[in-house]
Amino acid sequence: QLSLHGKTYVVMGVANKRSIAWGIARALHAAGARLIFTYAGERFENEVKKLVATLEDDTALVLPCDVTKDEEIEACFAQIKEQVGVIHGIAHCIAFANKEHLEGEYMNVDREGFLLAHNISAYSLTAVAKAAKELMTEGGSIVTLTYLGGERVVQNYNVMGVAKASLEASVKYLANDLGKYGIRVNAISAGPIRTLSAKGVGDFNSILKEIEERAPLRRTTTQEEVGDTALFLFSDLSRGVTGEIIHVDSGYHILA
Ligand code: 0WD
Repeated sequence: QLSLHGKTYVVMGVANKRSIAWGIARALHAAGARLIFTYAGERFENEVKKLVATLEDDTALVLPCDVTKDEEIEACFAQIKEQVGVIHGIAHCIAFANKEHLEGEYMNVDREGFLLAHNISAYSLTAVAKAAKELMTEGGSIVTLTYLGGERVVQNYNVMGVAKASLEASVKYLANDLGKYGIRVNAISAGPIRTLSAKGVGDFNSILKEIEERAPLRRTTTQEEVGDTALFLFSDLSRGVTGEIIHVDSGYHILA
């Protein structure tokens, strides 16, 4: 078993126990890492605190960080600096688009919906990476979550696909900027998993069924599979890997 004892990671985007961020948190916790959780708004505070309590780790911190607000990102990382000092990684598991823009034709998105999706789902990685760099004085690893809909057309994914393309390009540019500080930046392109966010995507059930029938491994992706790959990306085992998009999707992306 891989050990991350003595390392501290910030996990952003736990909404409930189905969140991919929670799968990553459990993998990091099992490896002995110290965890800091951030949540989007008061709506999530209680749920996140309840989940974190189940880890029975009294060093875990839970802080608010709505990524649409620069001052909240600043305040959040200032608090982390004060209370913890050095961090070794960030799990960025955050995305949002209006439900009405996740069905039908992509081109029906309006300017506001386009900017909202890009603001929360893509720009936030850059904003957070910049804030986190100051605390990653021993080097670090930043991991974000993307989806196949950013590489090719997946029905209904629409503006979120366009935002994921921006996120994936950001991973590469950030990897280039931060490599000289010993900070690596990678994305996991996860297969579809039933979460709160996934509920917003039109006809999500048929996407899952397609994976079970056609993906090389003939099964859908689990939180645990994503968590274990994140663990690899946070550990020294991946020290030569940066700017990479790793598919954890039962191999579905290789199909035509
Ligand atoms: O099939 C899936 N579930 C896949 C998800 C396949 C491939 C990738 N992903 C990605 C998502 O696009 C996202 O980037 O994984 C990431 C995590 O998503 P999730 O675990 O599927 O969904 P969820 O449990 O809903 O967590 C996403 C969270 C938010 O929850 P809501 O339900 O409000 O969307 O993103 C957070 C929030 O906790 N979030 C924000 N955090 C900070 N500031 C904000 C915000 N403004 N808005 C949303």
